[in-house]
Amino acid sequence: MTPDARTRGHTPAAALAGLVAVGAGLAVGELVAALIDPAASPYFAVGAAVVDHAPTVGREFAIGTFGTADKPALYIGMGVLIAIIAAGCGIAERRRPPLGSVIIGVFGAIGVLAALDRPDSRWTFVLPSVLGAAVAVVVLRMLLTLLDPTDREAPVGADTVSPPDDDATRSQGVGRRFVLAAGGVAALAVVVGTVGRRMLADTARTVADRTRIVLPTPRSAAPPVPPGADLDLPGATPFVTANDDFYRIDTALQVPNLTTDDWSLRIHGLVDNEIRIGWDELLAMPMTERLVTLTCVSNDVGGDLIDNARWLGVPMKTLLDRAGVQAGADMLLSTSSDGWTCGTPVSAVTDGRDALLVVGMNGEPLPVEHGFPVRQVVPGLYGYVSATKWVVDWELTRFADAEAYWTTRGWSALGPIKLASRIDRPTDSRQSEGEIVLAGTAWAQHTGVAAVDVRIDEGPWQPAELATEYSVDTWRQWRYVWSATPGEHTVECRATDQNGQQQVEAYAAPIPDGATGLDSRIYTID
Ligand SMILES: Nc1nc2c(c(=O)[nH]1)N[C@H]1C(S)=C(S)[C@@H](COP(=O)(O)O)O[C@H]1N2
Ligand SMILES: [Mo]
Repeated sequence: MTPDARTRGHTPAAALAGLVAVGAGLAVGELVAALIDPAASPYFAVGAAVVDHAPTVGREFAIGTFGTADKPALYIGMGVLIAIIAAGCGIAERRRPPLGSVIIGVFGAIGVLAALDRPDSRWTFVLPSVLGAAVAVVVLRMLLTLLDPTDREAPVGADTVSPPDDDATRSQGVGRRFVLAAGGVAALAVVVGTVGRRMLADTARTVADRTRIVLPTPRSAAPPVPPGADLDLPGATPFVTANDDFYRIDTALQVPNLTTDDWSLRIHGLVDNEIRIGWDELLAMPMTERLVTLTCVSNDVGGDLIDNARWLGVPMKTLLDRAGVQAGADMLLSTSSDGWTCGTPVSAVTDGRDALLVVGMNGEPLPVEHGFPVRQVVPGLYGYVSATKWVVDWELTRFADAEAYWTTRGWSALGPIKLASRIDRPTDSRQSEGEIVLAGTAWAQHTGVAAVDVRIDEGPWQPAELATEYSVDTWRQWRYVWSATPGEHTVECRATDQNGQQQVEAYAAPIPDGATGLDSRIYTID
């Protein structure tokens, strides 16, 4: 076939290929945005950029013409414009490849710029546009290849096996494979786009709801962090973890998007009165604020699945007392809105420790991925047996009668946090000889850390200096000044708790009830 032949015929089909390809790209963009942040949606970011940067005359014209429907009008207008350009991309790609792909790339770049222009944008905001444009280009090229199948395929309706090769016959029909592929991609794009939009709308609802919340002042405030509690050494872990840096562990593929209106907690099972608490009722109850260090049972020796935050919430016991726990109930089986379950000993919730039904984290409403609007925090227990996020249901039951999510998968039913310690700095394993400030953290939640010792090359244990204790429910920093000599050296640390228990030195893997063993680091001293 001559290049000239390519340009003839099939123009509507090429336009259709452009529409389908760009539609698929937009759908993927919406789905990826839904997984990142509603504000990362290329379509709406571009719309928002138009609104933000439109000259006043344009804006006044729009409001004057469309009134309060100015935004839907804008999005519909954008849709029509994009459809025209998409059809043009299809035709351009067929006549002057890769012109159509280039135009799609330019629009991808506009999407990237608009998304990065959003307040609070992060680098991940580029992904919806980049992936969307990539999908659009791939689909467009695939469809156009099927449209001109280099004489391999007969047009629809042709009953000969041998391909007709005059242009007139060629333009009579479009390849069956093209029609199937275009239809298939279009159908898939509608599904992906609908799912993406649905998820985006849910996320946007939750984000808007969260932004409106004004947290109450606690009846019992968290004591301020004394200066000596955070040694503030470069490379060492900060005493309080910022929300964005806080480790995250859950089974949720898509974070549950609840609103405070959706939320309620049902308390039932072995109770005197079955009750249901709503958000407003919860927020009106006296609040307690505490610093508590959360730890994951999967945290291996030296691992970082541990962080410390200031939590605001209602003592869980207040709610249990309202329901009236019956004798014999020893397990609080909590369930999240996405069906994850957790079994907490009733005794750990009622023995006076600060077990909280939490609404605030470091002075903000709970971040969505940390359980918005309500989660549990119980000092001294691993997260899998205590820290239910998006919690909506409490059943009072017995360990003999019920099993929670991880217990049915081989983890222990009880999960008190094990005494442990970690070396955090220096982070660089190459150092020069002389005094090196080693530092790290140790934790024995709800018992408290009494001492940390350090040894070099399995020599004698030497006491490290401890940071000021904040509370027994939080981790405690330590430092040790080491006069390092040239060569390769192994540093180890070992904590002792306030009951005089020493950290178990023998290594055990996290499953079934938490790791043991000493953290060690090898430093090469020049
Ligand atoms: N709904 C729900 N809550 C959950 C989990 C979960 O998978 N789903 N994981 C738990 C585990 S194993 C841990 S360690 C903590 C982690 O809390 P974070 O993600 O806020 O750090 O949440 C707990 N709460
Ligand atoms: Mo965990």
